Amino acid sequence: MFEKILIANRGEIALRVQRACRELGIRTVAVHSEVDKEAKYVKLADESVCIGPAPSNLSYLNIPAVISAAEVTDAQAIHPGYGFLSENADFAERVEQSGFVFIGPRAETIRLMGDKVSAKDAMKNAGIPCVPGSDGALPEDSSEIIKIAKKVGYPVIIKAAGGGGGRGMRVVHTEAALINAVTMTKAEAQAAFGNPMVYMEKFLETPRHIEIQVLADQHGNAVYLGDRDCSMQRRHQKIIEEAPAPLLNPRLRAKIGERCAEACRKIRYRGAGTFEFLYENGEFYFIEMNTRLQVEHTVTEMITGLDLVQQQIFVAQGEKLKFRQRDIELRGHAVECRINAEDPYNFVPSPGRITTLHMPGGPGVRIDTHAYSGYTVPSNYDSMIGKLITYGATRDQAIARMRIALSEMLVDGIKTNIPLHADLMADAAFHQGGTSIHYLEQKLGMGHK
Ligand code: MV4
Repeated sequence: MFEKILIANRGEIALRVQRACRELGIRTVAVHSEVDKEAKYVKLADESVCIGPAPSNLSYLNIPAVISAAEVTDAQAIHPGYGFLSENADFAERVEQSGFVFIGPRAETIRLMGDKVSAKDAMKNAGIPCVPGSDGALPEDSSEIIKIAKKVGYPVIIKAAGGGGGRGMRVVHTEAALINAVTMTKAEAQAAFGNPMVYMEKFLETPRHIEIQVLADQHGNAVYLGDRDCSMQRRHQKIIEEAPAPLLNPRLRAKIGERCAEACRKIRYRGAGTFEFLYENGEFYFIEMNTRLQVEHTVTEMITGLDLVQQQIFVAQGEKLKFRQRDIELRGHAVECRINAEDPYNFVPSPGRITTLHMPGGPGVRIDTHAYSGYTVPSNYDSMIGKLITYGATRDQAIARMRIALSEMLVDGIKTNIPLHADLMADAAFHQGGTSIHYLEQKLGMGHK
């Protein structure tokens, strides 16, 4: 059993991981930047180490500093949280080479999934349905590219192998625009990711973003923990997530879930992971796999009753999963609103001091945040200051509880997106469920993007 874990992250997730550790009797080491020295997760940790100045490239992304912190505190394992170094294969490798356990998949799995061409190839071979498109990276030859696009059918989307999460993509509607789009995307991909490889897919016009949570141990066991709908997003930033995804056929859900679990066994996946799909006209199309714990893991926790961070720790310790697929019961419905320090309508970040903070409560209400009255939101990092999650026996009950919780919540001193969430909880299309990835931007009057 681990006695001490270093948490290589900040904010709400640093606190979330710490709470999971504390419940298991594991001591925690917080690492922090200079601007975060007064943070709640630093104060509550058993030990803390300052790893550098405020800019994340000098602190939370500083691999030698994080590893040194683990050495001086004698931690046995490192939990990377999400963002920062969580999907950095070189980091995972150096953590393990330094004699620590990386709480996540093997470095080679992270590397495989980081390259979107190799990820898609591996998943296709493991029986996961993918978006129709080029077989691997696009060739050099223009006439070959034109042929591939003809076969796939317009519109197509050109994506960078090194991209992901919405970076390095271009939609092409006509053959006339194709070669220029490929050339531009390759140049951008080289500049942004140091890798000019691009691939082609059929462009799906109004899909939903549905993802499947998986968990796998190091003994060949893997389960899926239901799905989440993350379609409510703006510029690739999710703002509301829910589990289970509304209006899904239960047989289809079980089929795609089982495929994901089987793929995990085939590639010897380790730990928690997420298969991201586009869902359109009753079909699932794999796009990417996330090899980390996600922001929205909470909604899965609410409907499964599992603590995903503790499950990650058990797997990292080499334990076998304590349950089989048939033991997992998806019960009720959960909704998560990401609370951001930003203007609710123009999305401009609003860092600064929170003068007053009142939290909602009551049955089925969960808040994951490091914020408190008097806390100053730094301008150096992501604007998310917490997550409000509600649970109910039904989706309607979870939404009703969210409306009440949002109405009770008070954050003074900075702007937050709480008013936008309140609007969305009253939105007819959201109530119906199943809105596409473009719904929010259309509602906000930004047109199609
Ligand atoms: C697509 C797509 C439509 N067709 N692929 C954007 C993020 C990256 N993970 C993949 N993305 C997309 N891939 C095909 N073949 C539309 C998107 C997309 C999107 C996907 C998920 C969530 C939000 C999105 C917003 C815009 C575009």
